[in-house]
Amino acid sequence: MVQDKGTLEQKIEELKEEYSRTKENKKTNYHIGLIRMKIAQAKRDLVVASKKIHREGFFVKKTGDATVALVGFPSAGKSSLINAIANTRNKTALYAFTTTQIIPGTMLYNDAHIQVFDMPGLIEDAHLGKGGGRMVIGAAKSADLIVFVIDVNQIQQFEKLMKELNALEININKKRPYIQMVDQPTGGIKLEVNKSGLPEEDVKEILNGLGIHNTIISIWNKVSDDELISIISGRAIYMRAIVSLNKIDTNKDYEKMAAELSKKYSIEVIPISATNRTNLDHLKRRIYDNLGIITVYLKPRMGEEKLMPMILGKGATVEDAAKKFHTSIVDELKCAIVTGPSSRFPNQKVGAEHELAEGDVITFIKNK
Ligand SMILES: Nc1nc2c(ncn2[C@@H]2O[C@H](COP(=O)(O)OP(=O)(O)OP(=O)(O)O)[C@@H](O)[C@H]2O)c(=O)[nH]1
Ligand SMILES: [Mg+2]
Repeated sequence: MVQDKGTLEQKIEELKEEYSRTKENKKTNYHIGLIRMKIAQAKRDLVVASKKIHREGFFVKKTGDATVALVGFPSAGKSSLINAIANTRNKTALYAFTTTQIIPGTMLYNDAHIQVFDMPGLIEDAHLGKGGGRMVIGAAKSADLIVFVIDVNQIQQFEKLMKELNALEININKKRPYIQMVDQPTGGIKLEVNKSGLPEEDVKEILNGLGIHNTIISIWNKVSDDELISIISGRAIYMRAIVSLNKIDTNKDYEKMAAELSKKYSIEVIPISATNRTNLDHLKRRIYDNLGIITVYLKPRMGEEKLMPMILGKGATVEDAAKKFHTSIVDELKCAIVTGPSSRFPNQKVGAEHELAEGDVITFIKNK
């Protein structure tokens, strides 16, 4: 029998009450395990029974300078982690499916406001929509960086997460192959450059299969047939990700596990303990570095010396900073005075094309 939302919510409350009443000791261990399992099952049912509740949590407004999504299986420690690095007090618990909505928090780093999404745990077959998985992944896709949260005692979960993402055509830490395509009214398919590694006939067949019959196409990088289909049909997504290997306080082999995971999947793995707050500063720094942003400081020419932080993309120039500050300033911009890692000496006079670096202090000089 399918239970309705209200019944399930009541059941969960009752189980939780029983859970909190039961003192943990040798005699009650089994009983407690059973309650935990029941709570997990009821929460799973609730997620399925009430897509509506689930949806409410998925239209999370993006705010701040960049967005990070915490992705992992239930109980990996996502909520514990967000509570430790951001301004949230999200519920954490021993049983699975504690978090049922996406809850945003803010992590401050180098004056950047980084929005972090705590998410419901993913389960196997999430890509088919199980446990609201498609929606969770949908929200993760809108982030600038995925931080996988993996329990050090369950590292096999990582393989499963990758499978779920691959099934949704999300490529992790892979460079998007460069493909140019200009549709034509007639003339058939012309393959101008083909560095795909696929025979020309196969490329043409794929295009035809996708209903593209007249186009000039250049493929500049190696690409498999599946990926080519995925890109041309507009579904392929490319995302940066790192792994936080959590609960290292519970496993003395964590260094070995981290190295193994990192090697096997060519991904950066940062061992942490969310609850013991181990290595979290390092994790924060690596999150920031992987977001591809820098913080620079604007200094007014005269008067108060208050510096105003500004977040820019890596590789940004003085002109980009001026544009972000105020569009009107760009036309009047004569030069800038820069002190910091990008300047050769303090108060260096630089042009609009000068590339800025983390921690630079800039003063714009306008044409009189
Ligand atoms: N020993 C230890 N326990 C941890 C650590 N991080 C989290 N936990 C515990 O693991 C359990 C699950 O943590 P949560 O933060 O609720 O996990 P979650 O990933 O948010 O789980 P869902 O919301 O159900 O997807 C809780 O009992 C936490 O106290 C850690 O670093 N060390
Ligand atoms: Mg949670």
